[in-house]
Amino acid sequence: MSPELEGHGGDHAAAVARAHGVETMFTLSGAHVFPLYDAVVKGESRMRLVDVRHEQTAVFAAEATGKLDRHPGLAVLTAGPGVTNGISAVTQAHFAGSPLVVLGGRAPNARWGTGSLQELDQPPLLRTVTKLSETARSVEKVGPTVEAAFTAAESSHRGPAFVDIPMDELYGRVSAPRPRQPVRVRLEPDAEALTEIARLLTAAQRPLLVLGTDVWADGAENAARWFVDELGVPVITNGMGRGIVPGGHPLLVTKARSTAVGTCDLVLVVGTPLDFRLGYGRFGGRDGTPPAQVVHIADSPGQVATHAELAASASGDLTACFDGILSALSARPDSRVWAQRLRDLALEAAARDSVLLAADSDPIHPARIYGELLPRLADDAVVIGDGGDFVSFAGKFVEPRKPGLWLDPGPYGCLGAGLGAAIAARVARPASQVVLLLGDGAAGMSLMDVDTLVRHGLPVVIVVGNNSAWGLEKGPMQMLYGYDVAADLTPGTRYDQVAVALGAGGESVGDPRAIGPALDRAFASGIPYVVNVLTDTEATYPRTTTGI
Ligand SMILES: Cc1ncc(C[n+]2csc(CCOP(=O)(O)OP(=O)(O)O)c2C)c(N)n1
Ligand SMILES: [Mg+2]
Repeated sequence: MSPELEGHGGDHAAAVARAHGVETMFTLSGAHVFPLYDAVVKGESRMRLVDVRHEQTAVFAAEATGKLDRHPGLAVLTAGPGVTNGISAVTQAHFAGSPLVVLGGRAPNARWGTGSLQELDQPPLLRTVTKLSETARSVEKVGPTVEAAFTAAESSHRGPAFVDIPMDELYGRVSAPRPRQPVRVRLEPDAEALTEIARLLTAAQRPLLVLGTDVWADGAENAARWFVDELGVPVITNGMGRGIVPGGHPLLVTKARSTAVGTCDLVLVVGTPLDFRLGYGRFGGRDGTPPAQVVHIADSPGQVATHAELAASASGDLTACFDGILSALSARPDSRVWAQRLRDLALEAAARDSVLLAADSDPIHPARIYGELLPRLADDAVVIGDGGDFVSFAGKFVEPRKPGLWLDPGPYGCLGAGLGAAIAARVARPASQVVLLLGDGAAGMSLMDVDTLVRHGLPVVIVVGNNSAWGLEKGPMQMLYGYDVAADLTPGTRYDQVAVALGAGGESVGDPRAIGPALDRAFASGIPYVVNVLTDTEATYPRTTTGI
């Protein structure tokens, strides 16, 4: 193969994407970006092209691909409205640290300033939510700029990058060197910092470990699991950290979370920000205990919290962090009594859960859906949540058996991500069950992309928790005002019939005993299938905070 690649801008961009492991391009058509399609369909850098019904779905799919495959997902958006429709999903990638590259069309250079169609200077709009947001000003610059975007997206701390390419330059041709294979750079953590953390850990009596998304994204799941088993330290997980310590493991105490975070004396938070999901970094202080010492360990220096009081911190390759702390330990913490207490509480909580999971009330309690779903999930099932209360119930009941199988709204909490994530999961994990849990409100934001599942032959089981409400907003407004507005949806809406009209399968369920058989039919169908479960509007998720 010649060291030079002769081709249009699309060929050069696609060659870089292929070199970075991209196998699928998610898009919605526009003439500004045709050369990118030509490159992957007829050119040298062939890849699967998945065309969707709304640009947000394309970017959510690419973002989920980045989370599942752990190299950047790719979305291609046409100029102007195509790009602006994708911004929420880019922002989700920014919040979740998902490796993502978005290539945008752009009005031609030769006409810039004269008012051509969709002439919008896009990079400034994306700058605050990306690691790189630039225009590749000439066809010669396409390869190097797209290369810089992939490098930015996949290096710690991961995130989205955006490049737009003027139409005349994208269609223009050039001969330029082929892209090189990327080299992963590992950031070495500071050995002294790890030794200090080991010292704190040795002295702790009630240590707690929190594992988040970046532990998975950084490929540190095995090191984390080894660390947990070696030390016997209780663990809670969030985001893509879920499953690193599998459901049923005696040290996984997510179900005893409030006692764990409220009464620990030392917490090691690894690979997740100290945000609202973790009480902004305040631990301990409950039941007369003093505030806990907080250690924050992140994949890169910029991720270490500056707003919380830290006893110690470290940053760098997370495998090196776990291994370095283990080898610096002079003695194991003696936390057996504490671990057993949390274990007992977690088992008590699981026993309480089992009552809800079996609820046979009419209308259906949303928990019953999980009571039926859990025994039907294989160990490698990918479970995706998009919605409010319905997904909070999922977070409570679904404890994945392996990492890389759970996609939730994450800290950005953007409704509408579900169909894109489901498309991505089916493409990334062709042999696994893929289950999308949709609130009825969330369903309205992306259900048209069931059409994409149908056109591309992508079977997914979609369960709509249909409580005829924007439940997670209805409850809090009631609590704050004693009444609610703008929170009701039409009771009994047949989201399953929408799916059927689009060529998928579907059915509605109003009786708790009918949920299981409906799920069986959905899994057996081999097509995209919506099970629309009519649930009790009053059965809200028990919440103690609004997240704000
Ligand atoms: C794009 C977007 N718009 C609005 C919100 C605010 N919001 C958060 S949860 C929620 C209600 C979700 O309703 P539904 O999907 O039906 O789930 P439920 O809470 O009823 O189970 C809303 C409107 C949001 N998070 N994202
Ligand atoms: Mg709802």
